[in-house]
Amino acid sequence: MKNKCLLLSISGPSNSFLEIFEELEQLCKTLNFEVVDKIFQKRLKPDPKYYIGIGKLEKINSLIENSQINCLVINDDLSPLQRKNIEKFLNIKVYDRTEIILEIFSKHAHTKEGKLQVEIARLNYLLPYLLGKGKELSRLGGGVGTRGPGEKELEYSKRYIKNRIKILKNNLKKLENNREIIRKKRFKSDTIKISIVGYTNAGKSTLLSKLTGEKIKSKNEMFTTLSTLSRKVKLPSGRIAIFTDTVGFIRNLHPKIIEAFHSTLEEIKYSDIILILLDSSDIEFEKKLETVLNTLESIVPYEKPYFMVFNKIDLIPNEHLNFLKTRFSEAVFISAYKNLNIDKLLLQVDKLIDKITKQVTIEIKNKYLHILYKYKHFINFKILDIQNENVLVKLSGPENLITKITKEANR
Ligand SMILES: Nc1nc2c(ncn2[C@@H]2O[C@H](COP(=O)(O)OP(=O)(O)OP(=O)(O)O)[C@@H](O)[C@H]2O)c(=O)[nH]1
Ligand SMILES: [Mg+2]
Repeated sequence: MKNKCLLLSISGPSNSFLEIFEELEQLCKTLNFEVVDKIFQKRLKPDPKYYIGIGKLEKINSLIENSQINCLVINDDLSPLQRKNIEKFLNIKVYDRTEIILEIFSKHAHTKEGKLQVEIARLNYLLPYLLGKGKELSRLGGGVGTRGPGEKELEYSKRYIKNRIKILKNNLKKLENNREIIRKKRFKSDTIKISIVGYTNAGKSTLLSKLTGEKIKSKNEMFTTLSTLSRKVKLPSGRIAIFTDTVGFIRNLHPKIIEAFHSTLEEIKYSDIILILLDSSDIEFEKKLETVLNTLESIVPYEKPYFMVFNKIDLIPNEHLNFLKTRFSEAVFISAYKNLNIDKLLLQVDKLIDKITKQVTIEIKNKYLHILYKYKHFINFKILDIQNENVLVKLSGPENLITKITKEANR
């Protein structure tokens, strides 16, 4: 049966009605939920027991009675008590924002790692609420009876869930170790690694697809990508860089989700350059940029070289584009979908690599010249002079690779 939902949000005076519901609606659409109505209550903070006032709840109750609404979606996270009380009061299924995001993650997780990550996040997030809820537990993996929540059973459920989380975490650890080995192998080379990060739906996968010419899943939905994907791309300088498509960010992403997805987000941590992709047609892009920068701060232990790329310029009028160009003079403006300015983007990447890479002029023996050719995809070099057995070369590339080559060539 299709979920027909009522959206509910509270807010202080600063947010507009439209702003508040747009993202929640998009999240619901991704789950194929039909949004029947939206209700908004102005209040400074949520009621600790019922989230909103009882009067408003009664209104919602009569609204539900006269419609086909079968679930309530709240634009916030609920405490276990609020959730229990509202469900009891309205007698329909209640979703909070993190639960909706978890549902989407569940729907979009296709890899073994993704599925484990989602289940861990889900159990961890819902643990305080699920305790003693026999029915939900059996839906989540079975093993627990459906009798009423007696003391003993409560204890049993608690142990069961905690055990289950432990087993899942162990399984995930094994996969992560494998991934670590693969990453080390793949990235043993000193190739520059660039992570494409950004708010969900900014066009990250579309961009990687355009850069590689490969078909990569992209969709006008939230969190289409749940695992990272890395591909080699040739830059205008002839160098090769590895671009990685990553999981999208969203405001107020619950720490339990970040924790469960830490291994996926780890790819960002190990990249040399971060490309922040923004949707230029989104009026909320500044708030989203703030979310991206804050999330990055929580993942990356030190500031990495980054640059901003405004995507979807095909969707905005020229005046707005010019305004953005003046405000963000360092940024690149592209349309991944329409293949606009991708060459400019790659030139910018080359420029940044030059900036963060080392340049040296060294003398090496003639017989070691092959070393330079061995690394030709990762460095730039120019022969300046040849004298007897020695060659004078100007070399630029990632710092650690330059050090390595200098060592090898001076054996
Ligand atoms: N008009 C237009 N649409 C674009 C552009 N780039 C991407 N899109 C569309 O935006 C939607 C989201 O694109 P994705 O590439 O899936 O976005 P993403 O950032 O990978 O999103 P998640 O993986 O869900 O976080 C898709 O419908 C794309 O076709 C663009 O330059 N112009
Ligand atoms: Mg994607």
